[in-house]
Parts: sequence; structure tokens; C-alpha cells
Amino acid sequence: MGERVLVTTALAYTNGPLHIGHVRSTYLPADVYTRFLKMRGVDAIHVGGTDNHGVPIALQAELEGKRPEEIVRKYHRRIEEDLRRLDIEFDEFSCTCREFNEEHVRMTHWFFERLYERGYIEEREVEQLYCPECERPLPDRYVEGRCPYCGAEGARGDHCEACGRHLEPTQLEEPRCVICGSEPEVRRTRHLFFKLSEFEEDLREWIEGNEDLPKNVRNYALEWLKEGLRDWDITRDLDWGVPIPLEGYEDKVFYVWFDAPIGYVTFTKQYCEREGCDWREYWFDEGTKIIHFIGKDIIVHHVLFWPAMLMGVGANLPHTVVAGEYLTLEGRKMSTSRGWVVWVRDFVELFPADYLRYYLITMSPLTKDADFSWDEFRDKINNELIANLGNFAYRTLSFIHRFLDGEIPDVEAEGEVVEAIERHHERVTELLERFRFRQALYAVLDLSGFGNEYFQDREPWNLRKEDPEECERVLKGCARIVKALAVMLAPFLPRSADRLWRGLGYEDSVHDRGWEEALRDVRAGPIPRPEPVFPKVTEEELERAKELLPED
Ligand code: B3M
Ligand code: ZN
Repeated sequence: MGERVLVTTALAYTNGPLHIGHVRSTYLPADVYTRFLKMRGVDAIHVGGTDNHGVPIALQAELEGKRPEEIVRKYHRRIEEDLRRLDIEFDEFSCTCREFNEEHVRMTHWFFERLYERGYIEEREVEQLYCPECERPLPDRYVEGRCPYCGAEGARGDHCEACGRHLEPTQLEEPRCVICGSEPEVRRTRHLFFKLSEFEEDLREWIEGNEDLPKNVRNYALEWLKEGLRDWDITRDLDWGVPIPLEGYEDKVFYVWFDAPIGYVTFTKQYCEREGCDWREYWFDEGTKIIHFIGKDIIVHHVLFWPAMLMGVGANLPHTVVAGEYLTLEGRKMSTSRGWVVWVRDFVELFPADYLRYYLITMSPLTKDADFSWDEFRDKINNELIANLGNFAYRTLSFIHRFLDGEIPDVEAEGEVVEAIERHHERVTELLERFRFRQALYAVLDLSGFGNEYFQDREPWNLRKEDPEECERVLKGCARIVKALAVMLAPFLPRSADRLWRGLGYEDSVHDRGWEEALRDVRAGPIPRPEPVFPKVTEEELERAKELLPED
């Protein structure tokens, strides 16, 4: 029996469109990986969607005088469109919004009730800030004040931007209500806590014993465990979120981090309802691998909080969690409020989506921080992708078109070429299995590097007159390499791979073929008039791209 793999990507908050940071850390690696699995014939699905609750969205709505669901709807659509433009594919792309997704409310309740019945939920009294002027409680970011750790002004009720510490609203010095500016009072209220501390030992054992967890994720989680786990407040005094099915909690909702990861399960169920499978197979049966792709800032949620919830309901634990590190832009931290960011939509208006995919994968390993720079982008596209791979493919197809009557010859390629293809195929496969996306893509480029050298060494332009049979063998070998490149590029650069594929005279799509297709001989016969698959990035385009960033 083949294994079942469930790939998930962190759910983007619907408080803005998609930028390159999201794409690099999460969406792109998950898409490449799922495409690769599917080509190998693995029963894999990719689920994701948007995260619609939480204080930031509620607050943004309030400040703009809108309903939160209006903001959610707008950005859900926009994010979905941004992903489509980058050819990031999902088997299910849904949302957690209580207004648009009843199923998610039911699934969250299902989790909560199980945890409750099993004694993992406890009621406790807490102190909570309350604005007497607005006559309402002030959760998280509804208050601002001075950070008790570093003294920075403008620290928010959940977090200080300046020192990066996590905060509770009651810790803030000189707190202010962000809606009306008045000074809040402290009041007592009841909240629900998830007894995270009870899972500490099991979590440690699971993390230490899980060889598949990448080092950056493991170390981070173990570091966190050293401090000991505190029970987790899963309620908020807010009217935006999943309602709590318990008497006395009518005015509260679940904390967004309680319901958001449950979205992975909701969306799997929605997929299964459409496709006629059983979601429990993914979440409860042995033989399923759950792989979460996330950004580094949410490791604790995915390796501690969420697995504890899964343990609590008796579900499968993640097989692994792949966490992309931070991305800066031209050497500076990205900031959506200051416009120091590259939006996906702006990028794809200037350049092919595959160029972004290429650059984001090759800029640095996923487990290292990286910097996006427009100059480096141009250099990598022009000097690597085009000079190496694009050039080899175009050279091969042009030669065939001009000198071999436009037909791929019906002869055997040399053993040396076949071996090189096999060697590279094995290497790319092995690297992708280990989530080494950058190295894997460079291994594909190594094969075109081999092709370029082979073409250069054999001098087909001389052979054409001196030894036409040998010339045919050489070009057959080169065409075979182009085919292997098209197949192996398919998960990384889906659109360009298909253009290469059609350039060889195939009429279907490379995405309908399997991963092993790279090893099979290339078809003989006519090819269309060759066109360069990769246009150069010009200086004018680059200038226009740079103008997207604000001046200092
Ligand atoms: N929306 C935060 C983030 O995108 C959050 C992820 C939820 S994943 C369950 O960083
Ligand atoms: Zn107020």
C-alpha cells in the first residue's frame, strides 16, 4: 500500500495581500514538495487557506468602520488570486471565518469538546483590562503602553516590537485603550485554559525521538521546553472568532491560535467531502504523513501547542514541520506599514512568476535567513538560469531546427549522457526528499551545465560535415537532457518546464507525466520553431521594479 501524505501550509491572515516573505518561507516550498510527490505517484494532497479571526483583523475592521467579514472576504480573494498567479496549487483552499465556514466552527467545537471531556480544559479566574469609557474588555492589541522589559513606548498588549518579547496586556506600563485613549482598569473574569503543562513530557519525548524534525525546528522547540510549559489561555473577550459552546462564555470567543490550526483538519474534511474520502484517514489512521510548512515565527505553535492538542484528542502527530527562516528586503526588515515589501501582484506584473520562484528557492537554503535584492535577482536570472539552462535548451533546439531538418534524430544517445541523467535524477530526488530545495534546483542546473560542456566538447557544428551520424547521436543526447530538465524543473518552475516540454514537440503537459519520465528516451521527430524559454531581465525592467520601493 502506498503512503498517504497530507501537506499543509500556514494559513495567511486576511489582513493584507501576499508578499514575497510568505511565499518564500511557506507556500513555495510546500508547492514544490507536493508537486514532486504527485509526480512520483504518491497519494499526496496540499491543503491550506486563510486565517480570519484574531484581534488584528477585528481591530482593523473597527478602525476602518467595517465589519470584519468584509475585510476577510476581500483579502481571502486577493490572497487566493496572488497564489494562483504564482502557480501555487492546492487541493483544498478554504477559510476559517465563522461567517463563511460553518464546518470550521463545528470542527473547532469537536476538538474543544473532546479536550473538555478528557479533562484537558480548566476554568480559571484572570485579570483583564477593561475600558470604562468604551465599556468593554480590551484583549491583546486593544491596549498599548510602555514595555516592562525594554521601556519602549507603543508596545502592544501581546507583543513588544522593539525587544520582541511576548506580553500580557496587564504587564504594560501606562496602558491606553487604542480606540479611545483612556486608561483601562483591571477587572477579573473567567477564562478557559488548555492544560499544556500536562503534555510537557510527551512533547519532549516526541521531539527528541523524531529524527525527521529539521534541526532548526527541534532546537527551537527544545529551547522553549527548557523554560517549562505554562497552561494556555484559549479564550478572548472579543466578539470576532469561533463562539465557545459553554454556558457563561457567550461574550467570548476562542483565541485565534486555538482555532487556526484546526483549520488544517476542517479543510481536509472539506476536501474529502468533495472527493469522497474519509478525513479521519488523514488525521487518525497510521500510514499518513502530515507535513506542516510554516514560517520560523510560528514554530512553537506547530511543535508544542498544536501537537499537544492533537495528543489530547488522540490524533496523528505531524511527521515533520518544515520552517522557513526570515526574509529581509534590500538588507532591511520588511514592513507592510512602511511599504518596505514586494507584493506578489506587483512582481508578476513585471516578471514571469517562475523568476520569483527561481530566485526565492536559490537565494539561500530555506533554513537560513535570506535577503531579497533586486540586483541579485537580475544576476541570478540572467547569469544562472538563462546563461546555463536557458542557453543549453535553446542551443540544442536551434541546432536541431537549423541543421537536422527540425527533427530529433531517431538514434541512441551516448551512454555517458544517459548516465549523467540518471546520476542527476537520483541526486535531485534524494535532495527533494530531504527538503533541500535550493540544492535540488542547483542539481538540476548541474545537469544543464553538463549538457553545455558536452555540446561544447563534441562540436556538433564540425561533426555536421565530418561525421553526420555522430552529430545526430550528440544532438539526440542533448535533446534527451532537455527532456530530463523539463521533467525535473516541473515542481520548481511549472510554467517554464511545460514550455521546454512543448519545445521538444510533445503535445501534452509535462505535469501529466511522472517523475521517472526524466529517465526515458526523448521522442524522435519534428519540433516546433524554437523560442527562448527565458527572456532576459533588462535594466529598464529592473529600474521599474526598484521604483516600487519607497525612497528613504
Ligand atoms: N496566521 C500566523 C502567520 O501567518 C498565522 C498562521 C496560522 S497557521 C495555523 O504567521
Ligand atoms: Zn477605550
